[in-house]
Amino acid sequence: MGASQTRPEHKYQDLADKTGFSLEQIKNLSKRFQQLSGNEETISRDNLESIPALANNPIRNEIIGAFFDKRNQHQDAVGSCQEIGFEQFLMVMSHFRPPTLKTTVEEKEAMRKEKLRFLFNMHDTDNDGTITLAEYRKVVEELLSKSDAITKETAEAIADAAMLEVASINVPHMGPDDFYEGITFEHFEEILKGLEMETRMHIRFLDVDTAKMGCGKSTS
Ligand SMILES: [Ca+2]
Repeated sequence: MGASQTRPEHKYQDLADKTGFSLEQIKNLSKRFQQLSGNEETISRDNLESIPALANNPIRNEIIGAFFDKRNQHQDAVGSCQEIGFEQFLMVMSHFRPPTLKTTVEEKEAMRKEKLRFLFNMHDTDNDGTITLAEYRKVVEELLSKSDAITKETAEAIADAAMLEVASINVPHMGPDDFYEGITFEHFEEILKGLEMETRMHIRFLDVDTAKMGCGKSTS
């Protein structure tokens, strides 16, 4: 007491600065982390695979994989880890953080780019910076896998048609012998430029509704 209280001191302050989450949000996410990990220091794939709300998600593998993907943990590294600690968990979760009223235009643009990069990484499974037809097919197949009416061949045809359209947009003057190598991040941004990613991309499966975390205050 009597000491200056102007600078907030908190064990989570460093994480708040790094991720943009408020201290309150980090506290809530910490509780969820404890539940998921069974009070351990780290979370493994098994921990996430047991989440009931994810059981029927067609891209469950991609979502779980994204948590262990080093590209999403701001480490300047590629590959995946076996387990993640709380800080890494927060880094991944921060991709789902919606803008607040205080977010500037530049910050919004940066957030959008991060979200797009996250989605891009989910599709670019071999980390080479390009989403190839094979990688794209795999995601479409998985997305459609819950539908009995759609066979693997149909899923492939849908992916091929979509990819052809993407190719014709991004490389308008492609000759018949040209080979479209796949979607680069720049193409990906171009394709999704009309979509308002900043507020749309959020997750509910962790019992943390990131769409409602915007103001940093509990509204309930
Ligand atoms: Ca790739």
